[in-house]
Amino acid sequence: MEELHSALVAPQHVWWKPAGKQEKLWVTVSFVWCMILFAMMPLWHIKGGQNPSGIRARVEPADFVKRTDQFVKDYKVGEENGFPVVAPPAGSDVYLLARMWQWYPVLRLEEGKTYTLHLSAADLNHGFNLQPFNLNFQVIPGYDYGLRVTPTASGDFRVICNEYCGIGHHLMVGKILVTPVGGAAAIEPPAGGFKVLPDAEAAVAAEGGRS
Ligand SMILES: [Cu+2]
Repeated sequence: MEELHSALVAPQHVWWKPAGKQEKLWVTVSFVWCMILFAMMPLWHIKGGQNPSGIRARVEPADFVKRTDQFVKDYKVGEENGFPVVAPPAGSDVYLLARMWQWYPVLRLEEGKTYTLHLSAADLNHGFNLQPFNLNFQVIPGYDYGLRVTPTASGDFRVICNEYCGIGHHLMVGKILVTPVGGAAAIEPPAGGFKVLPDAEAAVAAEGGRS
């Protein structure tokens, strides 16, 4: 029988000998580190405000699209670059749909008010990334990820996709407008729109929009 590279034959070398000192050390260090990270997960959640426990539910992508369309129909207040601008009332369910290659629709929220933001995708994995903050969530078709959110600052924010999703990935820039407390006047978005802005330019535009 051919011995070389055969899984049917036991290897002929020294694998059955007891682990050496370095290997034991390596296994110990890895194990301790695993345990530290294991303990950190609930700690980050409780103390650090990270890893929020959202409201998760299964949803057929087509149903999520339907819910989003209904949401747009109910609360649409305008249009921008062909995208509906939707201003839902405080406390309501807000739908943001990710699909190749857009975030749909444009949202207009009020500072200090709480909403339930539902994220899902119509086609494949996308990544919700709110600029310029470090806020990231996986957006997965088939799952409705609901988050209780309260905008704490007013302004004109961009949502980019941080999960590579194809040739138009870099064009996938969405928009969330947050109106200030008591401010009836809508925020004037900066000229140029968001649909075609690549990530870097959008980030700059978002910065400029608030200064
Ligand atoms: Cu994407």
